[in-house]
Amino acid sequence: MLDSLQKERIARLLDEVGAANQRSFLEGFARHLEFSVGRYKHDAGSSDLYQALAYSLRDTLIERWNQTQERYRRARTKRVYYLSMEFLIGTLTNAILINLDMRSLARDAFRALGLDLDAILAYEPDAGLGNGGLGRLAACFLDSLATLGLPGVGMGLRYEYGMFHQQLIGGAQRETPDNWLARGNPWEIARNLRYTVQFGGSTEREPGPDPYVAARWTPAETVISTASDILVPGRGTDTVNHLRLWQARSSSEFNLDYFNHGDYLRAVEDLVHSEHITRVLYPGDESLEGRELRLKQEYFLVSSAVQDALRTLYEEGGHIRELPERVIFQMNDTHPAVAVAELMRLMLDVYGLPWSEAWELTVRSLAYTNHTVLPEALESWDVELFGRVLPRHLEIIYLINHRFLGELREHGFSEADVARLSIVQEGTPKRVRMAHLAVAGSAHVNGVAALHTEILKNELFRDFYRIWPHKFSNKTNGVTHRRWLLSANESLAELITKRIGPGWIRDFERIRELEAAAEDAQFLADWDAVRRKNKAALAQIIRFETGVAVDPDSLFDAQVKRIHEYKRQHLNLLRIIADYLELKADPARSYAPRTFLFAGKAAPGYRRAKLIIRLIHAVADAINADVDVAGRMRVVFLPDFRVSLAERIYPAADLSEQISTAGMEASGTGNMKFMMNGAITVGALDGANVEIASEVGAENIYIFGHTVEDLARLRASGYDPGRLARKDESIRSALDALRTNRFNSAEPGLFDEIVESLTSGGDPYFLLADLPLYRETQARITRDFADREAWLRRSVLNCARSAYFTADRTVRQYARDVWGLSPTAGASTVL
Ligand code: 26Q
Repeated sequence: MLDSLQKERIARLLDEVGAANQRSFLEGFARHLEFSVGRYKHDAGSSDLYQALAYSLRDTLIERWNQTQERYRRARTKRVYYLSMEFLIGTLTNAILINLDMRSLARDAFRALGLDLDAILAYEPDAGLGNGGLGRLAACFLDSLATLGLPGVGMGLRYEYGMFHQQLIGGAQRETPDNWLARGNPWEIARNLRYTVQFGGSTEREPGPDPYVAARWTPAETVISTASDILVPGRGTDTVNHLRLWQARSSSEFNLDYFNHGDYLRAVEDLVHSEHITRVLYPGDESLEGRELRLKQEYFLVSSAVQDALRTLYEEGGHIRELPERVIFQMNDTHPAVAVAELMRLMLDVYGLPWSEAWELTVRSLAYTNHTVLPEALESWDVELFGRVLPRHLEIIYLINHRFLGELREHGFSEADVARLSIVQEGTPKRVRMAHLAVAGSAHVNGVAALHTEILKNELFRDFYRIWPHKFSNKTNGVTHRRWLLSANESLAELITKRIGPGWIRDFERIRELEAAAEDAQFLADWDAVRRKNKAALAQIIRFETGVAVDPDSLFDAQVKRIHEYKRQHLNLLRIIADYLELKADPARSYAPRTFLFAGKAAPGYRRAKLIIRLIHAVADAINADVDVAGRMRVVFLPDFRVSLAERIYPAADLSEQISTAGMEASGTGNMKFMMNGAITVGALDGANVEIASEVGAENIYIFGHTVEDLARLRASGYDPGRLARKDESIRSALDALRTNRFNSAEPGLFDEIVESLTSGGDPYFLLADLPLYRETQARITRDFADREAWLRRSVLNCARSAYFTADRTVRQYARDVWGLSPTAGASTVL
């Protein structure tokens, strides 16, 4: 036992160490404020303070990055290159403070200067280099790769304009450009790497009977690719990896022709033109248009990433024949699937390997993750366009396909089978199916939730699964609990640590130890207090952003995600309308107060999704202005959903709406973020909801609605939504309210299109089939929420049982089953 004098001495010693750390932290900060940002005391604004903070943390990262990369080089370790058109990284500073375990130090040091860390952090703009789930998943994986000490490199594009900002004008979405680099980006480090990426032109080959040989490609356009890195530290380790973002630069040397002919302006125009390739992120998700510039972006990423990986391989004394032992490219959906043809081209035309060897090496170096089964989201390219942009790649794809179809016929597949499996879809126009190319060209194919992978094996890729069952596996998504719990919900994290210690931060399995606390009344009260505080903070944001006052004691019922018909925001709306009409008809009816919260962007070209946003606002306006339901119903739409806003919403939600049509949401990851923060899910049996239900237990989640099998039967037997609309009283009155312009008297007929899609349009997303069950379930939720203690207990259990949904688990599974990386690869030191 220590006596009190000893304790005091130790405390003083620790204080001094703390003070010393603070001092050296502040010295670095002050130096950067003066010499990197160029400000001095009085002319420094908050944005400058943020930049100086970022620069000073960056020093630590750079040092560790150099050591990490040196360690990888010496070990000549196998690397995984995560190829993704999107990395939705959001803001970085807080996450980096967390991973360096410096958040309290920074907070205290700034406080000593009279500055508020959170206010400074608020000046960092989101890096919105992604649309939604797929891009955020890539960002979470980078965090886990570094934390696990794995040699993983993110490869993406440095879009000058990220995801558009969403404004709401009279309830309608308006897009404005996201000029995220306007004030400079202290987190990126320019590298002196330069590759050339080429497009167009023609190909020629020695005349001869065998087409499976090298060819010469004479491209028409050359673009320069340059790189900036964003460093990615792990938590509790000295490993620092990087996300390498490629940017298109013009190559005047290659366009000398115009200069020589005196056409200066034409030459300059051309320079500008090549730089358009990385100008802007395409904002479509799950619905595509086959634009030429998008294909150029995809190849630009792939070509840059492959050149860079091969440079590293050769610098370490490797050879192309060792590629599968030293490199694995993970393709985030089919967007980088042209990598199949690019590796083949390099091996055939540049390295001179024979076809069969090149094919074997290519397939063994590639893996493909599928994120969607929606037909409209499956990427395919018109062969004419593809051949114009990438003529040699198209040739190679035809050759791959020819061999593949030959093998199918040998194995006795019928011509109908062959047509279904073909990489090139016959018809006019012919199209290259990128998913078929990716499956044929990869050693591993995975889905992102158990149910989704079953659908891939039994439906979308059924024939491929028959040929290559060994290629397929499931890797249920996960999210980084460090950002989505530790960083986003600091108070809850503290409460958890107070109860079970800090072990859960590095080993999220240990969050299970929180289960026991669900039986502790004092703990529940503390849990409640933290959640109440988070709700009050969100209420302030809502007030500031929308002008609507919401009651922090009401049930916060949140649906935040991209707006899409399959995600069924309008199912949520129909039940809100039905509740509202019932309350109006019978104002004495008891109704537990609820705040219905929506947020999410619609793809700019997706008319129906934009109309759904208008409908949310129309319903919100009517309900929020109606004294009959005041204090009981409030509907709000928070504009410009993005990572940093999401971080404020998940910790404040009581109820997590995950109500997509069964079989359509590949996984969902917002569902996991809500769960970790103690929200309870109401959901259809879709995507990862199925696994959430089995982890948390049926009593602690609200599952409703038709299953995938039910819907298959309903489709087969002739689903008639019109009949439901006539038969079910609450469906009928909700639809009637829309038809009779109750929410849109100023623009009669505005929402007719939605009503029609649900009735005569056949209701392809089965809203009406699920609405009665959904309403019953919501009524049960209302009753259950009234029992505070029981609700809180289940809230704690949702958090305690979310261990499976950390991205650390997902990345470990990829490392072991797909990438062939052992967790000790690179042998990082644990701090
Ligand atoms: C493709 C070509 C041209 C333009 C845009 C696109 C494009 C861009 C983004 C197509 C799809 C996306 C994004 C898809 C996406 O986010 N899918 C989601 O992935 C999550 C992570 O696996 C899952 O949790 C979600 O269920 C899935 O919808």
